[in-house]
Amino acid sequence: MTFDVVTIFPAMIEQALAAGIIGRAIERGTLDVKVHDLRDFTADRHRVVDDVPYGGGPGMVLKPEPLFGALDRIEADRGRPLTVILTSPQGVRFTQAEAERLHRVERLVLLCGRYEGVDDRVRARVTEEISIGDYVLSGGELPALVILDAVARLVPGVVGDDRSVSEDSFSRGLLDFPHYTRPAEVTVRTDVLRVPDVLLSGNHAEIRRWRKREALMRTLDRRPDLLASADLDEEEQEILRTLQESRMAGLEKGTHHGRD
Ligand code: J9Q
Repeated sequence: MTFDVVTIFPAMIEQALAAGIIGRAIERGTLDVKVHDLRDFTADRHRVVDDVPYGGGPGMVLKPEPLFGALDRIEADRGRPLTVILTSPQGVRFTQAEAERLHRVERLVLLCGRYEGVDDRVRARVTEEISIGDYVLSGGELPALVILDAVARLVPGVVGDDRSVSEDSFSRGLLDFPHYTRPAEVTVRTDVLRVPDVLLSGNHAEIRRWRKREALMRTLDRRPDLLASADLDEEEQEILRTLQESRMAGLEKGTHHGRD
């Protein structure tokens, strides 16, 4: 799978991609990522990429020709078809399901928009417009990195241990269970904080059941909306029923201390 990122801040993208799991996958050749400086596709002496909006108003708009030039170059390098993503607040919300869909495409292009906007004619060559959430950002660089990271993790060989991908909390549709590492006991001021005994027991069937219960408790407490589409095995369904019953009992006796 190939990734091409078009940006006015190539150093920002390159720095971020050099770190960690993605950086190592690029070094190994498991991922093929090219970063394109939008200014390299300008035709004027000052390498101008933006201009004032027609009709007036504040801010600057990304000019169309450099973006078309970058897309022509990428198509000549990589071939067709290209999946061209524009990161923008007007896009479809990015989710793990979107990442799953996108990791099946051959060639992904990420166009980093600017806060003020992109000349609308660019949308003629955009196949997907994606938002990572409802907040104001200065540009599409961070959203492009978020999308690239989430999609690249699904490419075989990028994540060393593929159990990390298949057991990942969102691929199971639930929040993750609590994690602990050594030491088994830490003292914080006057508190002795112990790792739950079950995790030290060596009883793997019990550990599995405890983790399912904890993941379900967290999901029920913090993201009950996820339960509607989570695909639960028989054991998880049974644990969930028990949790919901004790939660109802707690509400009746006034011993429930959650948010609702
Ligand atoms: C380009 N706020 O925000 C959320 N997802 C994408 C964006 C975004 C933004 C400004 C410019 C993308």
